[in-house]
Amino acid sequence: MNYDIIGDIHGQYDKLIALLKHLDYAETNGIWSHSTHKAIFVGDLIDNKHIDAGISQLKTVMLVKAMVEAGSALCIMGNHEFNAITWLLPNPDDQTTFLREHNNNNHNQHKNFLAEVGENSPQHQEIIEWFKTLPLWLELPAGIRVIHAAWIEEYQAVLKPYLTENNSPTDELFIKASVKDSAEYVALEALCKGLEINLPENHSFNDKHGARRTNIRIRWWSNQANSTYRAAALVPEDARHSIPDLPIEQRDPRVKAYTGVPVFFGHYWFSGQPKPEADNIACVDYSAGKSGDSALVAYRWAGESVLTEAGFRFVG
Ligand SMILES: [Mn+2]
Repeated sequence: MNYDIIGDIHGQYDKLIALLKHLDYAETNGIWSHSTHKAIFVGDLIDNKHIDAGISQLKTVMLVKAMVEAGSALCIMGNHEFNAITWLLPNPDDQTTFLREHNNNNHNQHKNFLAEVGENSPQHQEIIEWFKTLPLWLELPAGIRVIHAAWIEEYQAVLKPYLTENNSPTDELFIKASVKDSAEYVALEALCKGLEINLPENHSFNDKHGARRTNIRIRWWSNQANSTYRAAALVPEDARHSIPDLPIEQRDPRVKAYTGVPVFFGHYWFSGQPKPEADNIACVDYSAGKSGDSALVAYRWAGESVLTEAGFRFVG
């Protein structure tokens, strides 16, 4: 079995259809499939602050859900699916509130999804029940690993006692990982959002939303010693210049050289020409969530242990 690992869609339904056609998937009775390939979605199917003609978060979810249920695709959980679940789950300590706070920021991130599915509708409930079945990571016997942001075994071990045999979170984990700064919260944040380090005091940069940030995401797979904050940061290339070019004084002990089988992830809103980060590391998120012509990207994996630039597929 060959696998096509597909990046974060964020509701860009037209880009998804274009990519599936490009990869020679075909639709039969409403279900997309390929005779010799299986698709793997890296999560973040939903949430987009824009409403464009090509965007449908609902149609995106229903297409992927149908593929997974028919066995033509696998899908893991991204931070946006986790957030969608905890948005709807009541806080057991206070049944008038929810595991994810219904504040303005969280609502703005999620409101287009809620409007499209109909908040609290049977359809909304059905989608959330399906999201709850998604694994946090995949480790396939064929020899690949897939996770939304960072493959870090120490953090996977923290969550393992609270996962089903399918590696999807149990109800207990949704509760534990919603308590800020709990061990489970820290682990889930790292796996689904990546590793962050603080910039030196009095330094900051503006992220893609224009928000001032005092921390950066760093590569979790290579030791950043002898590096600078600017070089180590996982940011779109056009934002790199805004990060201080100062040496990182202290190595982050969570970062280890990664020597396992190829691992694929999404999440980071990369830009430019898709290419592997290392022989065994590839990001498939090249900002398809943005409006405009940033394509949805896939990696077509045929069993190789050394990933190549030629393995990437996208329309354009
Ligand atoms: Mn993400």
